Amino acid sequence: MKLEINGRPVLASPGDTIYSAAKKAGIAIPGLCSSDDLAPFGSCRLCLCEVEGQSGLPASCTTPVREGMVVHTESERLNRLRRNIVELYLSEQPAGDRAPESLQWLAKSLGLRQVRYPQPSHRQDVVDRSNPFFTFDNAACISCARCVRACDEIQGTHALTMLHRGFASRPVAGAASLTGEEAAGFASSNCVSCGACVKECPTGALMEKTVAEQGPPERTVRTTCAYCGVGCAFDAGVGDGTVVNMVPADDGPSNQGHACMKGRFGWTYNYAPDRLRVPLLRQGNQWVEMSWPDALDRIAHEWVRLRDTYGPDALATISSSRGTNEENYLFGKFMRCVVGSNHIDNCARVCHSATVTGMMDTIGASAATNSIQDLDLAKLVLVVGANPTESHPVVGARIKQAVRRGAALIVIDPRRTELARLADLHLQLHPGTNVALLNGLGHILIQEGLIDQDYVRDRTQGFEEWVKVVESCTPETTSKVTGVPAHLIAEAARRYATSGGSMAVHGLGMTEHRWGSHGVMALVNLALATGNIGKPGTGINPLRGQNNVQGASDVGCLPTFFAGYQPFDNPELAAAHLAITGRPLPTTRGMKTPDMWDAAIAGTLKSLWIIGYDVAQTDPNLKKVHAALKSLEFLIVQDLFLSETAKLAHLVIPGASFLEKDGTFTNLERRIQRIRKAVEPPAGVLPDWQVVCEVSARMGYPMWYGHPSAIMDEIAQLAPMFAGVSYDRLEAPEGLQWPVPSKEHPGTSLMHEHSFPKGKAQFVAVDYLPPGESPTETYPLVLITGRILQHYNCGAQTRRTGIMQVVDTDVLEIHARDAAQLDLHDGEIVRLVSARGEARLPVMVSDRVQPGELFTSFHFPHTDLNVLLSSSADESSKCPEYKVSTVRIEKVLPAGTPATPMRVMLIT
Ligand SMILES: Nc1nc2c(c(=O)[nH]1)N[C@H]1C(S)=C(S)[C@@H](COP(=O)(O)OP(=O)(O)OC[C@H]3O[C@@H](n4cnc5c(=O)[nH]c(N)nc54)[C@H](O)[C@@H]3O)O[C@H]1N2
Ligand SMILES: Nc1nc2c(c(=O)[nH]1)N[C@H]1C(S)=C(S)[C@@H](COP(=O)(O)OP(=O)(O)OC[C@H]3O[C@@H](n4cnc5c(=O)[nH]c(N)nc54)[C@H](O)[C@@H]3O)O[C@H]1N2
Ligand SMILES: [Mo]
Repeated sequence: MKLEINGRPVLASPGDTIYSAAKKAGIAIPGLCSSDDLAPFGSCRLCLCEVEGQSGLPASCTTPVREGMVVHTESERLNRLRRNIVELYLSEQPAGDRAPESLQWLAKSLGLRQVRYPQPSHRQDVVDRSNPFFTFDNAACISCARCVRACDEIQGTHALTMLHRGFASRPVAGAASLTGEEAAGFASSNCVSCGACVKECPTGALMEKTVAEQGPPERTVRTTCAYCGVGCAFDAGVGDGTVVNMVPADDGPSNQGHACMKGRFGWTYNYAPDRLRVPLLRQGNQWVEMSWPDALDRIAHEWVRLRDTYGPDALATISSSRGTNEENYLFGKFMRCVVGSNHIDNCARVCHSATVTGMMDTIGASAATNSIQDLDLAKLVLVVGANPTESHPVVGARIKQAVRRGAALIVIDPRRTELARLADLHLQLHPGTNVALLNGLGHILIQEGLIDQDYVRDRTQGFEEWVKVVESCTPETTSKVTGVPAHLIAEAARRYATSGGSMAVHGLGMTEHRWGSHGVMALVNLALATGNIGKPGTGINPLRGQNNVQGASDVGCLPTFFAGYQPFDNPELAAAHLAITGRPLPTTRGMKTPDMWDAAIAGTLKSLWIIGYDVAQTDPNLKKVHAALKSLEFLIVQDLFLSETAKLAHLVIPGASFLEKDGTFTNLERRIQRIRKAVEPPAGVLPDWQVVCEVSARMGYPMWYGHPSAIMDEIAQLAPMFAGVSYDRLEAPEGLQWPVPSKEHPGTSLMHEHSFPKGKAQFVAVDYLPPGESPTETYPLVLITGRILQHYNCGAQTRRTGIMQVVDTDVLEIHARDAAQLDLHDGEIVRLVSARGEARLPVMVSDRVQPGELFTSFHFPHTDLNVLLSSSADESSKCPEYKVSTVRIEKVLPAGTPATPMRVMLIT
């Protein structure tokens, strides 16, 4: 569509407003209430314009473009009106320099020298400091409602509302938004501190506390968040050599300017007083500080000694999915070239290893088939065993946006999560019964002729075997096993098959089970039967957990594959490996993490080097893990903090955080993105990749790289799926989605469009098998463990931030019926007992769980939660059964004891 703005020809798309078309053409129109990320609102009136042949002065942000329109956005008449508007705004503000900078700047640019109306402000004196991360000062507010709209349209939490009218109008959070009465503030509302309101505020009425205290940043550095796998792009604001704020980037491909509490405000652990700064050596019960050269010498000395005495099987590493691709590749290289084994694993083992097995056996590739942006295209979103509004909040918010635009939502989860409440259908199955339920859906597809016959014929094999298995899975039998009413099973199958594009996302509720990989296969079977793979807005999309768990596995921190998921016995790879590294590639598969515990207890594994992974808190069956760690001759732990695992180490090496180093992370949609050094690490602290280079050199195999980019070049040489990846290409804000088979290849946002890696995809028929444990008289309740929004995994990072003011404990959620039966009340401390041990924590009555089932998180070490869990795991992948344990509850304190104060916020 063509129009003219200020005498210039402008091309616009249908759906553009005059404001957005002008902006794209580089014509700035003043405005305060409009935002690229929000629907047009037209409240500030600053962007008004003249349209030839039309009377009146429309707001350009709410006026749609028309073919041939002739528009003027600059004229003396318009400027005079704008001056008057800004003057009115300023008349409500504190006088002179105390007025918001953006208004002062506008006044200056419009030539407004003096405010003729009486000041000071008409605005009510309201300051809300109750949120731990930002303040609201009504004096600087212009009531443009961008904050309210951001909370509704971007985050979908609806925590804010505009209260009162006229001069008295202002945004409020909390009880006021419901009752119209005075607000108790952000802290008492359902605000999730995503910071969208702060980012949208045009005047600084909403402001980060760190900025208020430290002043605005002097410069910004584009980087990628280091919490979950969404991979949000951020601009780290730096002032005086320290980070001042983290602002989500509008051109971030996976977050589009949005963020969550942890990424936006949870980075202050970087400055925690107990950050590790020097290497620590255990001497008896004491830690003694060590110089860096001595510490590196010591590792090399111990590892040479143990390797030469006992052979390479005495040594193993567990690498960090929190670290960069380059760091992870180098740890793999170190094990393969220096130690001569494949004894390396990463936390994907306890997380999505069952996805890897389940997708490899069916599709032939284990990563997300589609991209996050496909959520905008999906007609139906199927969320299976994932809680994205807490675990991947930016994806969660995007799913809520999809629902608002009309997409259907089906949630399969034993708990009533926030998305389950929003869903068209919530299939509230019993934990551990995914295979039964998904097979039951398959049964309906066949019974009702909902199979995509062409797709099945052209692109798959093994369909008949699958039909044989699901034939017996009638809605009635499925309902009996899963607890899901038969009509919901039928309805879900129909909707999934007929939506016109169904996109599945799944999480640990699928994988962390005794039969986790079977669950993933059962889900893939449904997608294949309905033709929902290889098209935009469809697919099988594991919501990978850690910032770089995808990458750590991609670059070969696995005992079963080399970088790029190449099998060790590939002769071409062996030749390339020898040519590039000078050492042969060991061909024997290495130990998986649980095998390492067994080997340590058996005495064959003598030393473990663990980087950024708190196994002593987060692995299952902790008594066993602790026994294994304690039986090692030399445990090396490299971390930012003295984690529970570090406390058991012989030598602790400090790490540099993501803000302090260069590298890349790969997010849950296979997108490789840069992280960039924003600030210096604590004096002397080396990034993890330099530590391994130093030790390697001391062991006789120097690995010198001038910069992480050179490490990526080597990965590109050895792994065909990264062949086209290089740092110069990664400068683009969108990064690169693998596979990138050549320098010219643009990357892959949608996989399997025309064929699968093995040609055809394989239906793998799987029968339902029960979980490792079922309730008994001694242990009558089923415990589900998982995450909450506010804290992150072992909690080492989030427990060292202002997030503690929001949530300061794990809490056991229990249904009202069970609580009444056991005479339990909110805040009471209970003992949770399993066949392995016991944990202590406060209870909270919650309708997020069903009767007979319990839920808690694992973010606080003193809870001792994982002591309760068994070593039961998925057979092929060894993914632990974190989601089903049977337990009983015992009261710790006599009835009537006052509840312990606790901070808890359940997302509903
Ligand atoms: N805030 C926050 N975000 C995180 C993390 C964190 O610790 N905190 N950790 C990151 C990591 S490492 C990971 S892997 C991801 C994990 O992200 P998610 O997979 O979302 O995590 P969980 O909460 O462990 O489990 C998801 C859901 O599975 C459900 N579930 C349990 N059993 C079953 C079952 O048998 N069937 C079905 N269908 N559902 C079941 C649970 O009720 C829960 O709602 O989150 C990442 N993001
Ligand atoms: N009960 C129960 N237990 C679970 C789960 C569950 O659902 N239920 N989920 C499991 C899952 S999916 C996972 S992934 C694990 C995660 O568990 P962990 O990986 O143990 O937990 P994290 O908090 O991610 O971080 C590990 C450590 O990395 C450090 N770190 C962060 N960045 C860096 C860095 O750049 N360099 C170095 N050297 N260190 C760094 C942190 O300080 C922290 O101590 O927990 C598992 N445990
Ligand atoms: Mo994870």
